[in-house]
Amino acid sequence: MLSSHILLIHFFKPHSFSSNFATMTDLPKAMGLLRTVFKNHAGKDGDPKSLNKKELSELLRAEFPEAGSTSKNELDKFFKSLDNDGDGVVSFEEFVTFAAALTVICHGE
Ligand SMILES: [Ca+2]
Repeated sequence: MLSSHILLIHFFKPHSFSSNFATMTDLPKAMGLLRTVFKNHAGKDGDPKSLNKKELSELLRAEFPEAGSTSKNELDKFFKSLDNDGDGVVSFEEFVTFAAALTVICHGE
């Protein structure tokens, strides 16, 4: 574990976050939603701790229906851009990095 992770755990005490969605404040709620979206799709086919290409495609269709369909070539390129370590699957860390980058892009518009 990186020292920055230890600092974050010490400062935020994630184990103390409420598990009651109704009483959560906005940012913990958003963090929980990211975990839920990932888990709902990662668990469909194989390892529940990662997204394969099919699961990522289903996640995109479910979460961004207005984006329309993507070609196999576009999906291949997108998947490769998310799979930072090149292990052939998208981990939660890689997924959250994508979500954060997309949030920054949307915030800038
Ligand atoms: Ca990966």
